Amino acid sequence: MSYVDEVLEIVQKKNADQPEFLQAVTEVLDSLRPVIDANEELYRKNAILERITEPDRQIIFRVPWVDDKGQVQVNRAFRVQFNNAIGPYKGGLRLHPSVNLGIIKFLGFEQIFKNALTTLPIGGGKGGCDFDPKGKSDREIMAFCQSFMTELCKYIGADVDVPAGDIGTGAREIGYMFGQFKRIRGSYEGVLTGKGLTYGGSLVRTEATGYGLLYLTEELMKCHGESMQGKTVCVSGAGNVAIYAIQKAHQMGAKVVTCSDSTGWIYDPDGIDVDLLKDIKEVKRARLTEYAAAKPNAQYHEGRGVWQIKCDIALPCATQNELLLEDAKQLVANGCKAVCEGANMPTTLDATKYLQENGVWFVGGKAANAGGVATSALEMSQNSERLSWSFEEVDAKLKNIMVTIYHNIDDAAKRYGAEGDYVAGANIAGFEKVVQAMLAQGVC
Ligand code: NDP
Ligand code: 2IT
Repeated sequence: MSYVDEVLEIVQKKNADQPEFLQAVTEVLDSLRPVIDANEELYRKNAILERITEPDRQIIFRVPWVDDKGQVQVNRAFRVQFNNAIGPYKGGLRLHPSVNLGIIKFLGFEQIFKNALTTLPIGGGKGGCDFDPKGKSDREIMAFCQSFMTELCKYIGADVDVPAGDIGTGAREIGYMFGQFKRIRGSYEGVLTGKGLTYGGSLVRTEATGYGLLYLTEELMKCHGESMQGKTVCVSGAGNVAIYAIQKAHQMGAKVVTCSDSTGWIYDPDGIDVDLLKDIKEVKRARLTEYAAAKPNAQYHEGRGVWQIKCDIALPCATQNELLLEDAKQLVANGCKAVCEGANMPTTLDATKYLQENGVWFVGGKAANAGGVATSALEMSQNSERLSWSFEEVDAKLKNIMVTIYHNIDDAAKRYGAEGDYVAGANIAGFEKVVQAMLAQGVC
């Protein structure tokens, strides 16, 4: 049996109850076959695949907090420190009722390769909690965040592990967590990224994932003799990644006609009004029904359906497994040219395969959404030198990183005879860097 198949079997046995983690590992190991085959003896002897699929440590803890009625609530939280071969653990914190260990492990595993692709010195980690921020008062959010950080602060630090935002964790939550870290540990340090601009945050971090996604997509189009100008784009999601993806796509001359949240989706043939969307989602924290109420030409539909709309480019920016095989078939039938993932693993394995086999240029999240964590690493650099860079400076660095990522994954795919397979290219390029560092550091 090949080394890859042997390890896949072990991982499947050990993690049978974690489908998202198995999905992420299967995609990566499958696409690494040519690299593993070329170095099988060395990697086997050093148990590289066994080590890279087993987190350094997994921390699970209780988060008790008091709601507005005086009732004590209890949530379960996680921090998975997956691999720090190339830098301190780095990755977001997800607050969503669906969070469990398998989901945090899949996200942490993806983060290892994504962070390596940024070219910056950051390892892979992820955390989160099954807490649902929806409908909670500011005081309840603060109570939760303070309790969460009271435990988490034992395991993190500017040179150890640096969490950030993800689904359900934005500037408000990062602020409350930073305050509690400072209070308990007595240390003013860059222990979190996505901080507010008055206390160590970086310009462009808010916009970075969405903007980065579009910088990479633009380069992909350019390298295929196309441009963003005049393209119709479908976006899913209506959160941090989706909002700034829509904004940058419009700045590039494309028209984004959809967005969605967990209850429904919008089709706006005039192009999504970003200011209105920002007001509904960032200020009022309301539902997308409000968008349709304010825009007579826009249609609101319950449930899912964004991928039915004809487009040139699809950008899934909501959550994992939101673009299914039937959606992939619809996109291909509608002439979609490119799919770039703003979210982490939004496309199922069979949908990815279908898109690739039908000539759609497909760039997975590890490459396409790396702009967020890359700019987090730039925030860490600014914190270390106790300086703040201008918007233009950070934005130019972000753009350069995303263009470099595109070419690195394109080259890696070509080197292994898989031209145009950007999923394989991203996994190979990320893996090569991490493995070199692991081998150099011995058995650890
Ligand atoms: P937000 O919480 O800001 O927004 C998430 C959006 O997705 C919301 O519109 C939400 O709907 C929708 N959504 C969440 N869960 C589901 C679900 N189960 N079904 C349908 N819709 C859902 O998160 P982000 O924009 O930060 O994150 C979006 C994706 O991007 C995630 O996969 C995240 O891991 C990834 N990512 C984020 C980065 C960042 O810097 N923030 C960096 C790289 C990747 P509703 O409004 O109803 O909650
Ligand atoms: O999935 C991701 O890359 C993030 N949520 C951002 C992580 C970070 O540390 O900025």
